[in-house]
Amino acid sequence: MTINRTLNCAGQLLDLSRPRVMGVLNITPDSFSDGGQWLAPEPALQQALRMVEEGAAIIDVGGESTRPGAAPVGVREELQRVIPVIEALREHCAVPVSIDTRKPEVMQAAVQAGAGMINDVTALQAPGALELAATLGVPVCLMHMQGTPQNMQEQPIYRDVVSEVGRFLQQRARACLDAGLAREQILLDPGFGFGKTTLHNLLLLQQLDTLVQQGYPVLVGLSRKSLIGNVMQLPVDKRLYPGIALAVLAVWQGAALVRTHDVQATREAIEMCHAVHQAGRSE
Ligand code: 9MG
Repeated sequence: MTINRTLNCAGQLLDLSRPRVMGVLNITPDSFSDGGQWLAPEPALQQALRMVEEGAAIIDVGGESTRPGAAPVGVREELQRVIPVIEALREHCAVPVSIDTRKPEVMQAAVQAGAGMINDVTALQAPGALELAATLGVPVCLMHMQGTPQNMQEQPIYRDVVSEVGRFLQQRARACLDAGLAREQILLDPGFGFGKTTLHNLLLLQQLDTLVQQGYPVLVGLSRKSLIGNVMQLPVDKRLYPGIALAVLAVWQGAALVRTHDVQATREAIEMCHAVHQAGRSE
């Protein structure tokens, strides 16, 4: 199966012929790892430029925390947080910007302000989101989540987590195609930590290759997540090394994009991993 290896992010090309890093930029007071650090546009811009310097191929800007139990944010508030930052990034930053949102109004305004990709943890299930994404024409990342950020970790239940997540994402990709999105502009993400126990997360990573086989580029977000804390008994600020191990395991199985707070360490690890994986193979 041939997987498209270049995303067209509103005119900026993102080459995924080798695994790349997406830098996380949360413009929120309450995100689990970097909450409150980049609320003003200038510090946010400086952090984005640092991540680009360290090798991020795209920056993911979010104005609403999706950590378990996070309070929902209104459209106005979310727009006030993200739009000035996206505008500043488009002016000063050479790589594409992704908007991390569930709200069609924010998707539209963000793309107008220069965002070149939509990262939706609800896989475009909000009313009107699918049709809007088709008209905007930028790549979309469809992520799986069981429940909502408010209740997702209460009691996640699956009969077979790998096949259920795979089937959900296949159905959402099909819905995108039917709505008119181009196949080459769709990415899939199993949604580590979103309505999953530690065992569910481990199984999804262990069998990530089954998702890669669906033929869409796969994005993973594992950086600093509670999966690491649960296995290793480590606080958020001590999860770098195991996080790198998880990123490498994902890339080894074919993940194309790794969403992370720790750009340089992750980029170096996945580049090395890719070199070993590709040794002796023609691209
Ligand atoms: C916004 N966000 C937080 N975690 C994420 C993950 O694992 N994947 C994607 N696509 N977005 C995420």
